Amino acid sequence: MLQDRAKQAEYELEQRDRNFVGYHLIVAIAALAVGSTFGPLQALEHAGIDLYPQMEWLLQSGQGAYYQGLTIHGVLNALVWTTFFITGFLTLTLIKGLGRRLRYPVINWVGFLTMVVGLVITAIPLLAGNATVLFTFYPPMQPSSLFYIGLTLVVVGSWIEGLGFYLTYYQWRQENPDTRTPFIAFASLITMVLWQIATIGVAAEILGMLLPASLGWTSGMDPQLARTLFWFTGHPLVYFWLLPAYLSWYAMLPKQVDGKMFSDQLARLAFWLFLLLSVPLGFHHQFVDPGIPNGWKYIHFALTYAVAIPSFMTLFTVVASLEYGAVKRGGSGLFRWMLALPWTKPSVVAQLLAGLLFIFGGIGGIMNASYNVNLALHNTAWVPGHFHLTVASAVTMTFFGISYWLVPYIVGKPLWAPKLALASSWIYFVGMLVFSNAMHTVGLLGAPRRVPLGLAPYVPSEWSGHLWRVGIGGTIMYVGLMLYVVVVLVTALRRKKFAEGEGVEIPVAESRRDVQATPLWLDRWVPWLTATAILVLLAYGPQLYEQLTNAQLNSPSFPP
Ligand code: HAS
Ligand code: CU
Repeated sequence: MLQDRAKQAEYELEQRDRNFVGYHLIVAIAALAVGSTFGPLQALEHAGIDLYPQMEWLLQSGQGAYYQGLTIHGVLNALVWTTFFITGFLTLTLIKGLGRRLRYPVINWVGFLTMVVGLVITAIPLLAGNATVLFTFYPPMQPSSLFYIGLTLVVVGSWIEGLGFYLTYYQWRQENPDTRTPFIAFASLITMVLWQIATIGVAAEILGMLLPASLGWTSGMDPQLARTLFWFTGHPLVYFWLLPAYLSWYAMLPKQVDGKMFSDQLARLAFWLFLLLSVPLGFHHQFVDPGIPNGWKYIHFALTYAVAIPSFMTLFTVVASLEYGAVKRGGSGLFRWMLALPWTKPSVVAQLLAGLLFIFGGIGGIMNASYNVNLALHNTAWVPGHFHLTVASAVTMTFFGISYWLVPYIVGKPLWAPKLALASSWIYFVGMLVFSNAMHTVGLLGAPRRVPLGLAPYVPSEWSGHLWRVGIGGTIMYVGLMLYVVVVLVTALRRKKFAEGEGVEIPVAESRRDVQATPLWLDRWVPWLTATAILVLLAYGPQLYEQLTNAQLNSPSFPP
């Protein structure tokens, strides 16, 4: 009797944690559904089909609509969908990894609610049309203060959630001084610590310059300093997005293909290298900025090539894990083993396709990072082509794949229409291939990014075919994405529950080798945090000192 009651209490506690994770996914998927709706509008506009006049009930009129739609698309997809999905997913992987509940759930609740309040405050000026500054703010363009206040709360809320993680981990570490941190918890913590360090830049930019200027407390701002502070955050931001996907590829996908983690040690080393190298390289977004000496740009360009290494390690070890599983499933041959992967499992297929697209996205990133090649790519349509293969594919499609077990796990119901979920991933994949290839190509032909090309009085004839592919590919992607939204929505709302004894387990792969054999230096924070701080100071300190001591807050703000 007592045992049953304890079990029941345990189940209820667990269900409360599931619900908490679920609330994050509700906000994330709602943001994705709304934010993505502006995708085909932009893509078709490039093809010369301007549907924005039909959106005047919601958006500004005229050209402003394109930029307002682009801002809503970028903020809701790149900042909201990602941040809410990630903090929810990492809450689960931390709890599951450490085998315990959050130490102070109220802290994480405060963090989550702060993020939600921030989102609502950001949405007001976005929809009202006075925050049309895209997702990178573009100072000295000056949106409503609410935009900055809202985004600041979203970041602060995620910091508070991170605090809840660290306090839980601290308690676990006290009780398990010599045990290696379970990998999925370790990866969750690294991701949040990376995010904490990275967001110092954008926090300083908003709180120290943009918000006071927007409130009229200062006479203006220094755009060069603002950009440097933004890109201090802007690049590591992409690894805050990517590492949860890597967590799934390393530690969950192998389980889903009946395999094991190929190397716990390599996986940990890759995550430490991301912590160490993600921040000190933001000048690769500023190669054409006049106010930064070339020498510093070269140092950041070299460090950018260094940060590609943990991804190459990931490419090797994740594919090795997949091959290990495929061979156990009867696969063989140099490449034929791939056919033995479970291509009927929606969660697996979404992540395999995500990885395949990311191979091209990563190569494009390496090309972006080349100081001289970047001069031909920067501010062209090539760059959105790159980041649709990264955040909109590697990250977003992996989150689709995670959702296909996570939503059933949270709601206790089987995935609705698994075949439709499979179709969703393939449709999205094909659309992405067409769209991103067209954007890369037309970018190489000189087409600028962030410009309503369809409205241009003329475009070089060699662009037209590619712009049509942008429109077609973008629309196909949207169909695939909305099928994902429908599948998870119906799964959550359907009546059918798992039968007694049925259900979804969180897929956590064992490592091929004993985790306790992982060297201690791959499980100790102080040396890595110290090295990270030193590297960031060396790579940014002198330039930040120079720009801060010479800051001229005299650039007037321009309403968007
Ligand atoms: Fe980037 C611009 C360089 C990765 C996102 N990037 C952007 C922007 C965004 C973005 C949003 O150096 C635009 C910002 C703006 O609005 O201006 N990027 C890189 C480099 C990497 C990189 C070197 N980017 C990302 C990721 C992103 C992202 C990840 C989001 C998640 N990026 C740049 C540069 C710019 C830039 C410049 C500025 C351009 C400009 O001038 O404006 C590297 O991290 C890439 C390393 C990755 C690889 C690929 C490894 C492949 C793997 C796949 C494994 C396969 C599997 C499947 C699992 C080397 C791990 C197997 C399947 C089977 C069937 C077996
Ligand atoms: Cu970057």
